[in-house]
Amino acid sequence: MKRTSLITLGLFTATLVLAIACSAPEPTKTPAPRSQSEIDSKRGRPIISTVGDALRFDRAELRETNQASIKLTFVNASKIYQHNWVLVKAGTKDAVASAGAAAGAENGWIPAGDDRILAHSGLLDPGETEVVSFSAPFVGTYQFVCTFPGHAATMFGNL
Ligand SMILES: [Cu+2]
Repeated sequence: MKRTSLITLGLFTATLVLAIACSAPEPTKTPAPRSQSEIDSKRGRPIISTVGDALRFDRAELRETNQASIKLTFVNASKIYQHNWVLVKAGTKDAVASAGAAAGAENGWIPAGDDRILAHSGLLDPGETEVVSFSAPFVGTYQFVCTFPGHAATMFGNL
């Protein structure tokens, strides 16, 4: 009889512990952001960077809901290459990059007065950062590209 009581008590205790464990509130999980870029994006400020000395941007897609006033931070994280960030109408990035190559270094590889271009940074030296302020004329998808000769094949994305 005594042994049965002990087992019953043990079971009761185990059940109680389990019940407490289950009812304990889950700790609030805040996953650590992966990069500075992501932290700033969560604050609602779009940011894009090049990836070291690779000829690419750190993201292929940017999203922005504040159409009227966009402040995009462009970071040239390369130690050797110059880059720019040029926002163009959808489907025109390759044509604009070709026109940029023809425009020459003295124009930052950006064709002047080109109505396919909606906004752009200057040509940034290695390690430079620029905030590009602009408004998007319509809600939809745009392309962005680096028009430095030879970079457009891998440095582009959608906004
Ligand atoms: Cu580039």
